[in-house]
Amino acid sequence: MVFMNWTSHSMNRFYSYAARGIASLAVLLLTMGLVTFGPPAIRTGFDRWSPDGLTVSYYRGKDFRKLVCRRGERHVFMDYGEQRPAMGVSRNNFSARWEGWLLAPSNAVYTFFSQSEDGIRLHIDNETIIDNWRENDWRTSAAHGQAALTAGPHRLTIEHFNATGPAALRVRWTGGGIPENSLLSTPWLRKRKP
Ligand SMILES: [Ca+2]
Repeated sequence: MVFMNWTSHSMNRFYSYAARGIASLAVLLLTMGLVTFGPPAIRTGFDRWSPDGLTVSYYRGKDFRKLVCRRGERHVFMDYGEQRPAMGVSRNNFSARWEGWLLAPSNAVYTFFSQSEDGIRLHIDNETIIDNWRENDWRTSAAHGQAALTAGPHRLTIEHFNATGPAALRVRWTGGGIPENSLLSTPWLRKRKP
């Protein structure tokens, strides 16, 4: 009888630990972004722990009303189509802030080119380089701006919003030995100051 009670108690403890373990693993995977409930067509932030790329914060509302989630991206090119950008963010009326550091390869004047649905702003070292903050159609949304940069890291912030319909953004750059039409991408982007 004593043995039976001991066995039953041990089994209960085993199931309790197992349940806690499974719950912890589920929370860990959700936190890492490896399991999401978002649409499968959109990448889900596998780069979150990498130092490369930019950190993207998604907000409800066109004007950064409520932060919903953050994830990493390796290049500034995202076509959301008509899908929501992340769990908890509507496909209409969202905004996103892409933040990190741009590594200029040499002292030079760089030109940045954007296309976006809808609006986009690009800031380097707190100076606004592109300001196209309005409802855009992709085909007529091209904008550009220039910045004279010293070789090394510069703080980069790109803001984006979508009102209704499709959402997308792309930023390319050239100058200082960067070939024309290069996507703003790793290895020139870092999440934290190098
Ligand atoms: Ca749109």
